[in-house]
Amino acid sequence: MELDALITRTIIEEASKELSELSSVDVAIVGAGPSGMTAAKYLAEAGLKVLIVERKLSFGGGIGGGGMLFHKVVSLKEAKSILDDFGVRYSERNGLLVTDASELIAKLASGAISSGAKILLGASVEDVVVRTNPLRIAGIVVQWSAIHISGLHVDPLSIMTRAVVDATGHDASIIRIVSKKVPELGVNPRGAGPMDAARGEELVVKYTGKVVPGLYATGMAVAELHGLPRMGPIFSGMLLSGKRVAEVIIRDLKG
Ligand code: 48H
Repeated sequence: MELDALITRTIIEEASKELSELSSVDVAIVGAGPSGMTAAKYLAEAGLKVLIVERKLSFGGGIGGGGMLFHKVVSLKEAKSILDDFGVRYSERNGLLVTDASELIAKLASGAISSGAKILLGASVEDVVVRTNPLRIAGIVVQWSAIHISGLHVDPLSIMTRAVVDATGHDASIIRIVSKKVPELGVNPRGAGPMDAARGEELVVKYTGKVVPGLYATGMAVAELHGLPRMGPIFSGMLLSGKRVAEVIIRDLKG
C-alpha cells in the first residue's frame, strides 16, 4: 500500500479504536487548565479511567498568559508538594514560589498523561447527559470545536461518566448548562467576585467539590459558582483545588 494511504488508515484505525473505548469513562474533566490537569493526574493514579476534553488545540488554559503576559506565575508554598509531584521547578522570591508559565503547562500535561489520563484536544462539551431516579449528571455531550466554529449543524456524541468535573475556568460552562437546562437541580452560578488574592486562594479550595450528583467543580469554576474573590496570576489555589476535587471523587467512587 502507498505510504499516503497507510498514513490515513493508521490514523483512522488507531483513533477510532481509542475513541470507542472512551464512550464510557469513570471521570470526564472538561478543560485542560491547571485545575483540570492536576485533578486528572491524581484521579488516574488512583486507577480511574480519566478523559480530559479541551476545546482548544493546546492545553494550559489561563497559565500561558502569565501575569499580564509577563511569563511567570506564582504559587503559595502550600502547593509545593503538588509542584514537586509534577516535577515543576520553582524559585523562591518574596515568600512566593515562582514558575515559568510554559514549564508549568508542559509538566502539568505531561504528569496527567503519564499517569494514564487521556487529553482530547479540539473538542468542546456542549451539553450534559441527565438520568432520573435519582436525578443526576450521567455524561457529557461532545462536538469537535471546528464544527462549532463552522456553524454547521452536526449532531454531537455522548460519553457516559460516573463523574463530570467542570474545570472550565471563568466560563463555568458545565455549571451554566446545568443551571439553564436542569433547573430542578438548583444550580445558580453567582459569578466570581472582585480581586482579593489571599481570600480567593483559600476559599476556592474550601468550596471545591460536588455540585450536584454526578457533577463536581474545580478551579475558577468554583469561584464562578459561589461568587468567590478572584486572585489574579497565582496558581496554588488552582493546583490545590484540582487535588482536592480528585480526593473527593476518589472517596465518592471508590469508598
Ligand atoms: C471544552 C472547555 C470548555 C468546553 C472551557 O481557564 P482555565 O485555566 O481554568 P482553571 O480553573 O483551571 O484555571 C483558572 C486560571 O487559569 C485563571 O483564569 C485564574 C487563576 N484567574 C484568576 C483571575 O483573577 O482571573 O482553563 C479552562 C479550560 C480552557 O483551556 C478552556 O479552553 C476550556 O477549559 N474549556 N473545554 N469544552 N465547553 N469551556
